[in-house]
Amino acid sequence: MASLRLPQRSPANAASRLPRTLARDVPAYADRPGERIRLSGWVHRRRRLSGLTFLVVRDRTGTAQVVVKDESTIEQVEGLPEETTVEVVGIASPNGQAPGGVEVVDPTLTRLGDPAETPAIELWRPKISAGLPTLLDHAQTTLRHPRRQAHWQLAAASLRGFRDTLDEQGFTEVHSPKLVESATESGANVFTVDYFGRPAYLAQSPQFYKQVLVGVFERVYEVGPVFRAEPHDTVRHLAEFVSLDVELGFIADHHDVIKVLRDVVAAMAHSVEIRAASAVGLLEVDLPRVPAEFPTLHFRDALAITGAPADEPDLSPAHERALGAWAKQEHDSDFVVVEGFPTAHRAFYSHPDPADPRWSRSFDLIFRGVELVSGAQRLHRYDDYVAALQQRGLALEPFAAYLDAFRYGIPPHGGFAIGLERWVGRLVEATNIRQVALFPRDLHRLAP
Ligand code: AMO
Repeated sequence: MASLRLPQRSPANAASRLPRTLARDVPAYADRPGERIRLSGWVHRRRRLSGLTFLVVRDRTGTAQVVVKDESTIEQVEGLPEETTVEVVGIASPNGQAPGGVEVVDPTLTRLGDPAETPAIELWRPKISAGLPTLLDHAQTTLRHPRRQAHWQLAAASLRGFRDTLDEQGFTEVHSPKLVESATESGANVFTVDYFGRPAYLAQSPQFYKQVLVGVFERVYEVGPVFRAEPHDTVRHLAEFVSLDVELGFIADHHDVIKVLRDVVAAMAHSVEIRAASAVGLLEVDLPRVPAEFPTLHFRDALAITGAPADEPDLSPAHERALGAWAKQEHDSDFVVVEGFPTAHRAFYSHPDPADPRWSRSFDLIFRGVELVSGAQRLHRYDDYVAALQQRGLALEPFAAYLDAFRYGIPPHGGFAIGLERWVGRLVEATNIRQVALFPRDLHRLAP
């Protein structure tokens, strides 16, 4: 007889058994006035007027207004500074003046922890006026600001879109080691760590592992941190960022890779629109339209458009901005692909163009004037790797474990990597990538 085992109901117990109502669901009580509800969240803002106090409670879905009229409860609110965690049990009461049309009246308040200290910024103010150093130095609490939270809501929704579309296309999600024995992108910006008495590196990318895993799963993707000891302070580089890596086998050339990239970017934009609608609204995000095919330029033509000398080895940030403007003007596109970078200046694993090996089957995707993605068809024959490394004067030995895979049948393959913070940064048109990273790591910043 289950009912006999129910605990005695004290009023406090009865309250805690009420299911939790989230702030976003409070307006639905317009049809059910007088119902008791329970909110849990943070004290977002208190406003004392004569004879009553407004208490705004924030949870993960938004804010709800609580009206306190009872003198002893008003006194209690005095001891609940902003950011204190509380539980509120009260009566839902429709009121045309209240945000969302319903407020909570006659509340019983329970403090769930210690009274909060004063945060570095006033989180209840709709706009943030503090500078970036303050926001980053106190990220533990400044991230609670709805506008700062919203950046990561865009990132999280993008990740869902990324994963969903690749799952649908037969990719397997993998996770590769972050402690590695050789640099993958270049020897220049690696973090060295002491690995049981011998040197190891923090992975600059999952490049080698995703290629080797094409030999296992054909199609793989990975979402994970990558590490670059970037020696300069720039608005687009972090020392640790989230890389969305993709690699697929049995391709004809890099255009098969760009097709997958197009679908992935379209899915990320769509997922942001659907799953992060409130963040899009709050930040007034101008969502990009992703064309059925990205406008594409050869590297030579891209240089010509920017007015750069023809022997320039790579695109500079200024070139990328110029190409972004060109894509907007010529194609009304936020995106442009540049393909065919000089083989000598791309990573050794890039596949040269068989018709003219000076150029490679590599590409970058520029989004609103900033490089968002690098990718390529890769070499897939062991002997080609040996030749490419020798040509660059690189020893084979550090790459032995990786190269070994190519002796056992790796199909023609290619892939790309999207920088998550770059993506969100361009979505909200942030002036500095640090604005959209949760806890950015750079030359000067290792905490919080
Ligand atoms: P790449 O080094 O170009 O390519 O990196 C891929 C993408 O990652 C982002 N990115 C960064 N974001 C923040 N801070 C940084 N320091 C930083 N560096 C790069 C950019 C860039 O386009 N293995 C290849 C990818 C591949 O070929 O699959 C690679 O890592 O958005």
